[in-house]
Amino acid sequence: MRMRLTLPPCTARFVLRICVPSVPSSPTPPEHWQSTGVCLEDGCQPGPLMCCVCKEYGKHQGHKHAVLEAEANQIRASILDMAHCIRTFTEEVSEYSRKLVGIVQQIEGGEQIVEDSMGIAHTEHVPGTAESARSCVRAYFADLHETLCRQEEMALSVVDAHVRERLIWLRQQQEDMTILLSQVSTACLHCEKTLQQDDCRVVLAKQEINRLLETLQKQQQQFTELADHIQLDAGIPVTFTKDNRVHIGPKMEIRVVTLGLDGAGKTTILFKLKQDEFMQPIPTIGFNVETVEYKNLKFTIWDVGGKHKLRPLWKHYYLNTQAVVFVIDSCHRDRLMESHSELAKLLTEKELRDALLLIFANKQDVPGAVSVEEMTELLSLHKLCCGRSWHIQGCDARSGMGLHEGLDWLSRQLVAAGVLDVA
Ligand SMILES: Nc1nc2c(ncn2[C@@H]2O[C@H](COP(=O)(O)OP(=O)(O)O)[C@@H](O)[C@H]2O)c(=O)[nH]1
Ligand SMILES: [Mg+2]
Repeated sequence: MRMRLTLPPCTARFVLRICVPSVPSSPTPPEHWQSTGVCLEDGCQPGPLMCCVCKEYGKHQGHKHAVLEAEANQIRASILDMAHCIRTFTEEVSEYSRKLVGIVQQIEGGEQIVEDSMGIAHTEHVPGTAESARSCVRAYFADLHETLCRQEEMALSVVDAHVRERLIWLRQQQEDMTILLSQVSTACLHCEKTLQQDDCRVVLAKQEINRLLETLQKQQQQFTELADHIQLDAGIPVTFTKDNRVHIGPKMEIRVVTLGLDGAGKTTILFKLKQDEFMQPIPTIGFNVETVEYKNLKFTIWDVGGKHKLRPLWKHYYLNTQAVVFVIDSCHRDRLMESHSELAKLLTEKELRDALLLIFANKQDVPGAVSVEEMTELLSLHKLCCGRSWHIQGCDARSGMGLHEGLDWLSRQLVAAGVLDVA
């Protein structure tokens, strides 16, 4: 008989197969077995009993043999020796079976009799791990659902506030235009009246008419300027960030802080992005701030001085920062560990917990510069940045190579998929 025990899958499935030997039926001994001995020859083991008096003895001539009783006693002794092992084995199998029953019960759960404070027994449902896992999933999605509902409400309120303000402004404009039209028609009426008057009155009205025409001209000029600046468009462009916030308007504003050791190339990167031209930067004492527009994003980039004395000031720029751009000088191998420790400090800052991290491995144009792969390895970036959105981009701030690829990565992380192409 073959018994098969299938164990619950953990990481890998394995099947324990136990072969239970079938119990053989004992062969019938010959009639005169009392007078037999036992042949010990290998070839005679299927029928070892031998009669010492009958002619069967001839079959075993020359074979080693033993007295039947002695051989039987020896076999009995070895069976008794085995008994201990068999008992342990039985206990182990029983224990294992009990555990299997227990595990099944723990998974399925069930009823349990408990006594309350008055000593009255009643049955109580004990949830199994299956039920607990389902509850855990339900709680997670309920929470997610609640968060989504809250985020939806907030996003809708942003849209409503935008629409309200826009309508107030448009209605104000409507009123202004009505007033303007009435002023213009009053002026026209006045002019028409003057035209029909006699010469004396026309001459006397000259100053007043000039003032009127001057005012009209000014109003027309103001109107033209206003009309040039304002695009009358009923569109409400909506963009979603990855954390489900809504942004209304053609450009989404992102606050970025650029950090790194002094001389890494932060200011050069900022100037390059801003003006697309290389300037010889002077060491940054305080900070530079520039707005860089890219696709439908408007980055406000704070470039903070990286000298040792200035580093304690970095934290003042962390608030509401959505992304950190950390710049490393790839041709300065002996400062890599200093960069590593500054980066490690940054990553422990609470205010930067959710900030994206873009690492620029700058100065890739310099021969012998540390490559992106080597830098990743040397700074143990996978370990250091574990659990956060990060990316390392090789670049050369002088030519601009790699800078836009870095901003592209930021855009993809910040804006929900598919909306970026609205620009
Ligand atoms: N070869 C090379 N030099 C660079 C690059 N980026 C910056 N530099 C030079 O590195 C020096 C320090 O740059 P700077 O922008 O002031 O560094 P910051 O202290 O991080 O702001 C300047 O002399 C830059 O011209 C680059 O990509 N390649
Ligand atoms: Mg600088």
